[in-house]
Amino acid sequence: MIRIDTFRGQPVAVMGLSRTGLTAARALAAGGAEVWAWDDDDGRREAAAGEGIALVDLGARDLGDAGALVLSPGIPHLHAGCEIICDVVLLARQITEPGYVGVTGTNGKSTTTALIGHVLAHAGNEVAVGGNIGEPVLDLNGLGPSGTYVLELSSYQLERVPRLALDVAILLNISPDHLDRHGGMDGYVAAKTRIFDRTVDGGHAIVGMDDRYGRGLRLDLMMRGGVKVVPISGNRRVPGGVYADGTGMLIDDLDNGQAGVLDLRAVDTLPGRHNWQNAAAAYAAARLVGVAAASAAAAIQSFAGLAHRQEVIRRIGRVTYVNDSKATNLDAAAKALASYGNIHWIAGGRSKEDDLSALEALYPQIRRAYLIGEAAPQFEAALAGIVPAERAGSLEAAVGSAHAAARESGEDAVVLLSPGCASFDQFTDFEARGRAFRVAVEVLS
Ligand code: UMA
Repeated sequence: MIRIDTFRGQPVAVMGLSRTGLTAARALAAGGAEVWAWDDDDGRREAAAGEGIALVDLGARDLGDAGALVLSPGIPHLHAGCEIICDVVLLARQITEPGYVGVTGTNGKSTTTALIGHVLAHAGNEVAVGGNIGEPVLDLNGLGPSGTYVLELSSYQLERVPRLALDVAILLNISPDHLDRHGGMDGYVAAKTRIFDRTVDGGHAIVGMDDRYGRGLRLDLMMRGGVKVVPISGNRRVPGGVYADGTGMLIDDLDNGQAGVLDLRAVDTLPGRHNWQNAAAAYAAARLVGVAAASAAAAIQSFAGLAHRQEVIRRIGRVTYVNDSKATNLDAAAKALASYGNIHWIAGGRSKEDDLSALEALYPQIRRAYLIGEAAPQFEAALAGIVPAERAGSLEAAVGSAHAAARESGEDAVVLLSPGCASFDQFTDFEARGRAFRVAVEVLS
């Protein structure tokens, strides 16, 4: 845990006492702040009180005399009479000497963040990886001046980071997500692109070129100045950047030398062009913080991958079972569908989007769909007459039906859980959904 002593002797409000809030309350209290903590959930409050964290009903309290309000990312905006920040700000103000790399984007953030951490560690660097990936930043180790924090930053967190000195800021891609929270697409794009207002002077902005928002943003950043812009792509040549060419060769053009450094088709844990863009981002970030090209390329090949993200669970005969439960929006599901052929697709849950037409080009990849959750009727209507589909009563039933059909087909096939929906109608979160898929696949014979 990192001790925060920048608020010593001052009151600091902490709202939300799950992962972020609990670590923030502990870190602030350890550094001598007077913590006023609250959560609307009785159980969370009891757990916090049980470890000696002082509770104050923040709804009934004037916060004008608090040094700041640390607001958990999952809590929508509140009005407070003091500065509203998140735990990332506490870290960055406390520990200023190491390098900081920030990663955002709608999809691929966790994979890219973990991959950068892996590449830096492989090169012998002192590194700590955290943030939206699931490890609250104040639970990380304190690093020395030559170390690097690699932080996954969500749009929720970026709204609460007034200042941050990123040496390398990465925006992978933008597609619709969290629109309710940000009041629509404009608000969401504004929150994401805020990462580039949080760089050091002369820092690097790595920008994904594979969607129209990234391409537009690159021009804006170049005109604005102050950062060096590095384009990345999983499917097109981007001069002066890092990209996968038409064959999947990773090309380093940072010094305009167009050097082929790695055949990404041979990296099983990074399937699909979207992952090739993630690899390009990680490679570029590593090179910019001083890792040698050969070392970065070697490390990418030994990346183990992350759970719930196109994770191969098992192979039975000619059928591969892939857990992509983290695909909670259509864009993420589209990326997975584009990565395989002969797909038996398990989809559905709580829908985030009304229009499924973005998936139409991928329908030829799908042999049959097995639909679960609240969105089953919506998906069934979209697929009608094009892709054979059936409603399954549960995820387990969907796995059973997909297994039987894929095996009976006698061809190489993939049973893919890539729901394109949130999980909350049936599970506590996408991880619980992915674990349920794994269990259902493990008992197959
Ligand atoms: N709460 C209230 N009042 C409210 C609403 C919530 O008191 O009106 C309380 C809840 O009772 C709960 C706490 O607030 O105790 C929840 O806080 P939180 O949702 O911020 O949960 P954390 O456990 O702190 O997790 C957060 C991130 N969660 C969200 O952004 C929703 C985690 O990202 C992150 O891993 C973690 O901090 C550590 O940094 C998860 C996520 O879903 C993975 N992120 C979104 C995404 O990736 O799409 C942005």
